[in-house]
Amino acid sequence: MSSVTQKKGFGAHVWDYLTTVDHKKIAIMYLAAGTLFFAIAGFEALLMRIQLMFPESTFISAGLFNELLTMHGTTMLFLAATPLLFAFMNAIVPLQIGARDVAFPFLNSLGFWLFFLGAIFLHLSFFLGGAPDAGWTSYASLSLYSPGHGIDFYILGLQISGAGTLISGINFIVTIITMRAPGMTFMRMPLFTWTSLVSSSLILFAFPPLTGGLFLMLVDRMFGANFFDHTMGGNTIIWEHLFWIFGHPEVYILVLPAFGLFSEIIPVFARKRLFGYSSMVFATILIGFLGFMVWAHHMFTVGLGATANAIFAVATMAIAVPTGMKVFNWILTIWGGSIKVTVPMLYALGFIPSFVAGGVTGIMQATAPLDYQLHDSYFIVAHFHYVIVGGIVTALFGSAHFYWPIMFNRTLNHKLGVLTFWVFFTGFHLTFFLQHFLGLMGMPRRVFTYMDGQGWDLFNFISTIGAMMMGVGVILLVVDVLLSIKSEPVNRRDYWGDGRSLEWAIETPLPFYNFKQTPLVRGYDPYWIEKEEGNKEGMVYAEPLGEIHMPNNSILPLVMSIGTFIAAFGALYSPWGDQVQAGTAPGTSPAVSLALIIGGLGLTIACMIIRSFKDDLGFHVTVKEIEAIEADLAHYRATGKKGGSK
Ligand code: HEM
Ligand SMILES: [Cu+2]
Repeated sequence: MSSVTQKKGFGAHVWDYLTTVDHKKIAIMYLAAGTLFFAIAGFEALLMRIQLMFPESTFISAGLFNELLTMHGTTMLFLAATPLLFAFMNAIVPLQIGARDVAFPFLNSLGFWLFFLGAIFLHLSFFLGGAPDAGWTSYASLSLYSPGHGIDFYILGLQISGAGTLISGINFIVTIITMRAPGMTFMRMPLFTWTSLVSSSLILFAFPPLTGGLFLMLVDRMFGANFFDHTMGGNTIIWEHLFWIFGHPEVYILVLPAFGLFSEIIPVFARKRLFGYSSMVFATILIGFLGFMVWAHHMFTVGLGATANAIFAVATMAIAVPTGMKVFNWILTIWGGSIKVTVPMLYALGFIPSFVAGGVTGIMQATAPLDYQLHDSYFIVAHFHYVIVGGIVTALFGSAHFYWPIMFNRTLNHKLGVLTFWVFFTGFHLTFFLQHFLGLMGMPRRVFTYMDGQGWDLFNFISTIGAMMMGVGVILLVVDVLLSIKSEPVNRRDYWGDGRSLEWAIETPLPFYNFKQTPLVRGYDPYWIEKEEGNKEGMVYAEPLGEIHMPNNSILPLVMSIGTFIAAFGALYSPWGDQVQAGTAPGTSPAVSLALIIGGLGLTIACMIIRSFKDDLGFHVTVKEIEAIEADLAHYRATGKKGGSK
């Protein structure tokens, strides 16, 4: 039962992960899958940068560049940043609120497998006739005319993985609202839990417009429906609206949890309460709300008119206010603290100025008249990478160091971590800082090459050197992770010594049910409060030791996701699709295509029926079993041997 205390064969381990509904294991799967896609998308970025290192380079072709560009952006946002943040949300949020798991563990697993199979589906495009090439925004004016099946892979892959993201978002909303331990009122929730809640709510409202838009585009491409084809009376701008109604909130979906992670890291290493907690909560909600009011700032040059542009410009600038509040709160948390410069804290200190730089250029772009100049230039590329790499990737790297002890009962190396930080951070600024000036000097984005003699050569060269340094940084991080397998186990609570919230109050390695008794929360920073009052155990409990009810593992989520995966192939090679795009791809017979669609969806629906009619009531862990598991864990912590006390 307890994975920590029993020895198992390799096959049993694999089966365990394929069927698990445990938030801690799902977190590890998200971390592994997200890292894989981060590496792939990073490699694509390097190829692009090598191509752009010199003018008129012929390292890769224009067509391949477009595919790399599209896959890099799409993968980084949907398949790397999102799952990596979900990894930390899964690993930490249930612990922070004192819960045994998420509200819907089965859905949690389904969300992961849908994301993963959607991602695999999208990547198969490289081997099956070519990847999508219309940019991560897939503007209809490009994508409707893109030959081959690349765009269909994009549409179907994002539908599947997007469904997974939506499901996970709903799960987190319900978890955070309903599963908090007694005493954990909303205004005592740690900031990472708060930002996860708001980010999940944004997913709930932002993904449906994307789903709708993708559906219309699918019908356009498969059946020639002409929603977006202006030559047939459609309107290509409608896609842009639908896309950005999703797309702008998407950046907050990613950056808010990153803010949350830094709001956990900074107080621990400044050894001070988070400054302005209530204003942080307020700012988070306000950013989430305003995030839906600004999408047309991506469309200033479309010609919506001066009034629309002015309204969206002002709304965009308004977001700087709550964001600025957050920045000042972080600084004031550090101010006067007794600071420990650990690796997570280094990332936090690097984050603040980098993110602010990205925010300032954001305000510049919000100025509609200036945006006419900056639009589609390298200035934009510099801006959003400052936000995304400076804000989100630093949060992910810093949090990996921060939470490694809880997630793996091991530590990442301090010295190697410091080296990684400096290599990556220097590379990051080298890559993207000069791109601001490339943009101002007129270099357009999304170009595969440029002529020399325009004064762009040197900056492009330096930018590529920076990208290579970032690549070295990522390799160092991977080495660090591999070394951590052999590092000393942590085997205790509160690894950093200054933990404040509940996840630090629990000893590692964790039993599968997390807390043997539900904790009682007596205030904000509950673990800190208990430590202050000299409580050695770190927790007070809301209930006596009693039976624990846990959910059963299930293979159904994986099978359901495989069903959608198969059906997507049917839709992809649909004979109708090939009629619309005559001569662009090998046709399949209607029979094969229909069989795949019906068979795949049939499999998914069959699983749903089984799930609905078969009662799955989970299982109970008796007090005796709990005591045995706790004794086993204690034995393991003391001796390093598993299963010894039996
Ligand atoms: C870590 C090193 C990274 C490097 C060296 C890098 C490099 C690049 C390059 C060369 C482009 C093409 C720019 C253009 O021609 O317009 C690009 C575009 C893009 N990148 Fe990155 N990038 C990195 C990280 C990231 C991350 C972490 C994300 C998101 C989580 C990201 C998201 C995007 C997006 C959305 C685009 C736009 C794609 C499009 O225009 O369709 N990048 N990046
Ligand atoms: Cu935006």
